[in-house]
Amino acid sequence: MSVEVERKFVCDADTQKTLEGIGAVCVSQREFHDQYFDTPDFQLTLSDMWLRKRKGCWELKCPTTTVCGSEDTSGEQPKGEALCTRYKEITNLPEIQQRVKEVVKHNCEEGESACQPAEKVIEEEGRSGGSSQEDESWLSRLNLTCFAEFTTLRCSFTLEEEGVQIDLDQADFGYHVGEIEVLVPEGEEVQSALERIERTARKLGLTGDQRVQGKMNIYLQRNCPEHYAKLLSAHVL
Ligand code: V4E
Repeated sequence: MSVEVERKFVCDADTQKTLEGIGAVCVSQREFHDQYFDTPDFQLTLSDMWLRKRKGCWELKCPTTTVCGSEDTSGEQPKGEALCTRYKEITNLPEIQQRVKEVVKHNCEEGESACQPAEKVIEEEGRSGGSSQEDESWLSRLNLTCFAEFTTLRCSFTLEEEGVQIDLDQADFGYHVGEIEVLVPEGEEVQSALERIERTARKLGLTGDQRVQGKMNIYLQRNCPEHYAKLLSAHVL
């Protein structure tokens, strides 16, 4: 498991040139389709948990327990750091199912019949020798359906001197966003990642002090207003 530390930024037609100007190197251009899943009453996303399938693989992003990378107990963060998000990224399917089950189970309000399969799903997967990426019966047992799907065209750059990756994303619903990101192996210090992201942002001349909206934010705003409103009032987005 690793922690993804990320700062989104507004990008335009000149961003690629700016990146090349600071020495970033284009390492790939690819397209992928994401499908995001939740229960009908949004139990996962209201817990800030984001379950998705990308290129046939399951991924779960969930909040880290610490607010900041350092042992910061003051509750205050430097401005640049407050623009970064930090999420644990889980790619091991049994672990994803376990985490999802914990959230869905606790919030289940539809009576025993709806909760029972959620309880049983991991046991059953365990007995059959583990769950496969192809077997998607666990989704219906946990009452999960796809609530968002879109395709992204991504150009990825690396800035070696800072050890960061910079992605320029173009979603098929007409939204562009840039991301400066570092993957920190679990247990390692997040602080250095925050500092490297901040230095990269300065090199790119990013001046905004507001968090930039991600693709999901815009997607929900446009396509799922009820879901979006719930996440806003729960301060998830
Ligand atoms: C964590 C999260 C969501 C899941 C998608 O995460 P994101 O990094 O935006 O997508 P993407 O395609 O760039 O994933 P990657 O390829 O980097 O793994 S959807 C909403 N969130 C929460 C969230 C938030 N609260 N604020 C901001 C600025 N971003 C995401």
